[in-house]
Amino acid sequence: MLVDLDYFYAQCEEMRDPSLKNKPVVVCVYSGRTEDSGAVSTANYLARKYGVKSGIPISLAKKKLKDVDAVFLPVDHEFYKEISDNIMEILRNYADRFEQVGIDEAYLDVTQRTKANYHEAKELAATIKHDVLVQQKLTCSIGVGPNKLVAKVAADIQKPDGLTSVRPEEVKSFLSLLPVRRLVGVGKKTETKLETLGARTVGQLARFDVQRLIEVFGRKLGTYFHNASNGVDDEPVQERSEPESLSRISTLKENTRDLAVLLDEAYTLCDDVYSKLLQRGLMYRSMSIYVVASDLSVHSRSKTFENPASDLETFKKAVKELFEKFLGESDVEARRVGVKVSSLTKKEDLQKQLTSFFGKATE
Ligand code: TTP
Ligand code: CA
Repeated sequence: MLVDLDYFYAQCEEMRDPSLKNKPVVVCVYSGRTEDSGAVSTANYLARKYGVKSGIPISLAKKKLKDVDAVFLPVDHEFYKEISDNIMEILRNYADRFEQVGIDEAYLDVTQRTKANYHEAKELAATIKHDVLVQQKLTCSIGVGPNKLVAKVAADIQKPDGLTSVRPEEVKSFLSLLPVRRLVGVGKKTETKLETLGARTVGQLARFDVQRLIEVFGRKLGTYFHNASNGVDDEPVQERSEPESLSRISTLKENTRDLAVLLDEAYTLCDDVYSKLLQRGLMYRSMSIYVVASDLSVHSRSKTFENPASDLETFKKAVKELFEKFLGESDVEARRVGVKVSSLTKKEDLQKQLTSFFGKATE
């Protein structure tokens, strides 16, 4: 499966402020040179009806929406990242193997848990959509297919809030009438080139002589176009390596040096980080606290344990110690606080190490 969150940045903004839902919403990267200089990051589907899309100048988007009650907002990466992290944790739990690509997309290998049954896979996709909607109030589009390539094209075909499943025997007919542009890796330039060769649709491309494609595009790309247009792809869903660290940071209601207030906030962050550790079955050996002071200077204190720990109490106790230490050593006021765990290891890795160390006796 490929899960793609719909109009992601703009949908995050709608979720934060539901009154935006019936207005065109444009999320912008302001360059700061003049009031309207910069580019559109993304827009909700209402704004897209007026021709507003990723990459166009903000001034152009304003022109297109000049007669409408539209909302223009600056990007808030930190907020989107937090929502993305939460959703990726949800998705991860539904996959045999999981591969996040970018902030709002992920591939899920669900072959084993569905016993390669497409009916089950489609039901699972519906469950995932429902779960993401209930837990994070966001819609996504899902494509199901026999490989990553087909899943991706299937997810793109019906948006927003789509669910498209393509069985192996349907792949050829599904792809054949689509414009070549739908294939990953076919941009505007390649599209034009393919069209002059006489391949407007994926089906036409599929019937093209592979040698001819290699002559025009080189071996690597030519072979890829040939395989892709025939729905052939054997790229595995690649589990990325474990994160180096997990952290959370948040802004305090008021600047303070009050230990109780700092800990109250920090413990909530510990709970969040801890639940992520649990979900991934990770242990930590180091942890840190962060303080962004009222003058925006950044301070941190860290602690490393002798052995990996996996419990919340140890984490909170160390956080308390480090905040006490920090307040004793520094006289700044905290504006934001954060906590981090690092030197992460898989729980089962430790188990394996112990087992191989102690031999069969521990089994
Ligand atoms: P996309 O998934 O390409 O787009 P989208 O989620 O906004 O819309 P869709 O419903 O079609 O999937 O990109 C994900 C996010 O990445 C998007 O919300 C904003 C950001 N982005 C940019 O900042 N600039 C860009 O040019 C693009 C394409 C995306
Ligand atoms: Ca998206």
